[in-house]
Amino acid sequence: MAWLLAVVLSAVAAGCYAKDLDFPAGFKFGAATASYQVEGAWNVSDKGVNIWDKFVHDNPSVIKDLSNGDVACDSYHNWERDIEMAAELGLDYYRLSLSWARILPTGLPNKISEDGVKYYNNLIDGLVAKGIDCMVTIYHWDLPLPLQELGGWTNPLIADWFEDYARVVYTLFGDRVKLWLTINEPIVVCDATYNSGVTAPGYLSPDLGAYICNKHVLLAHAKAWRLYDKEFRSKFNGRVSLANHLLWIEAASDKYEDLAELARQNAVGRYSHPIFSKEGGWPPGIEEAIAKACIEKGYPKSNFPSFTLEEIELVRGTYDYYGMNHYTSRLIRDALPGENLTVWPFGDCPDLHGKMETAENWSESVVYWFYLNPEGIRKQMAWLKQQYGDLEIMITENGMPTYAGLNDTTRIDFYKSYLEQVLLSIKEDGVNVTHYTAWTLMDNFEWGDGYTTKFGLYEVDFEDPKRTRTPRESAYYYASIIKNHSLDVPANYTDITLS
Ligand code: PNW
Repeated sequence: MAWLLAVVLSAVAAGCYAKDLDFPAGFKFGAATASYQVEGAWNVSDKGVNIWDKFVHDNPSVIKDLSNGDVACDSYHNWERDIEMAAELGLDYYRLSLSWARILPTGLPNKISEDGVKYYNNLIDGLVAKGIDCMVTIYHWDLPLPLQELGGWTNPLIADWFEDYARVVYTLFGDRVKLWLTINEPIVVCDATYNSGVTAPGYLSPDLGAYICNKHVLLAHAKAWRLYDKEFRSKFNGRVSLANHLLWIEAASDKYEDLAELARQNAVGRYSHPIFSKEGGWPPGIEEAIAKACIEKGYPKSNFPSFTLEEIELVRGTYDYYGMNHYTSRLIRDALPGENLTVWPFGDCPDLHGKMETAENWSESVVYWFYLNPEGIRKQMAWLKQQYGDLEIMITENGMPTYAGLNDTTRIDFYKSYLEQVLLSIKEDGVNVTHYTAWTLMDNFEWGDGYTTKFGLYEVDFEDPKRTRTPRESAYYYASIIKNHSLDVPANYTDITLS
């Protein structure tokens, strides 16, 4: 009898195990790309020049392999293959971004490019025809040059320019696109750009540019959300948010808990609290901390902009879900006197005198900023829930870099370990996370790293004029997760036919 009990118990255990690895019904899987990183065709027909076109042409040495996105994956011509890959993987949705200057060559709606619109219509129609939903990012870092020349995200008029652009794309594509992201990673658009100068437009403005930009991206997002809400929602019934980059920050030891919380408010709160908190406005402690930092640096007053009451109300509540890009984690401690601090978000936290570290058990990747800490994604989402309430979270990016090669077992391990944590968020923490987006569908122009590091489920041959795409082992693994709606995938998952 004992053997029978053992068999029954192990069957029950196996059953539970399998069930624990299942995703809830209705949970959706996608993969993402961004226009400048994949499209190429930088100067076809009447496309306008954007800040990445100019930045890489003027400063080739800022990109590791001296490359650029002039051709990239040539998705402008290979869109049919891109749709085929999304279908092969069984994606529920594909996240793509729109190139502002491809649609509006001057940046303003006085002229709409027929070719640009045709490209996106082909792509969107092709996806819809295969039953794949579209999640569309309106802005993923490629600002039209004429707008940059007037100050870009530091000019307050950008909120109106962005709203006008948003109206054009909602009108053109809103009948088929039900998930929108206004702006990808405003912390990169503002903090990384103006503090480091290593992203377009390559213009440094320490202690100033990032703060002004911070306020303007929020206003731009809010106007675009309100526009949708007022003029398009009843017709199209879609949902709009933005995609924030969330670096999970923990205290290096107990005595740094307050510092860690302030650092999270600085990294996440500055781009979330005004939108997602009940009260709106800047996150607690941040205005004071930045004012103090400015005075210490010799400025006569804080360079951090305040909000009027009207602006607080304009921005507050402008979301239909929380869009989260998450990759990696850091520990924070007080900086030692005189210790060298690098700038956010790729380095330390100088405004708070915070030094960033990584834990010994977080393994390295091929990219200097990326350490693996799967638990970070779960802790990050628990923090969001605690801060902003029980909102719906969509993971809008998550993935890992490797060098070239089809046998990418480290990427498979990455997806497995991070998705396990997503399941724990759902099942143990009661977090309402409904979408998971792999970054990225295929290798592409990885900004400052050029083509040297690869995040793709599909490998792209950049030597081949056709930019042939080949599925990596991780593509089979991801396809199998999607097919089984579970992390419990058959051992022979590479037997699925992808191409
Ligand atoms: C994201 N960090 O950027 C972007 O949305 C993608 O375009 C990009 O290709 C992808 O991640 C991979 O790098 C990041 O602070 C921005 O560590 C900031 C960080 C990481 C990635």
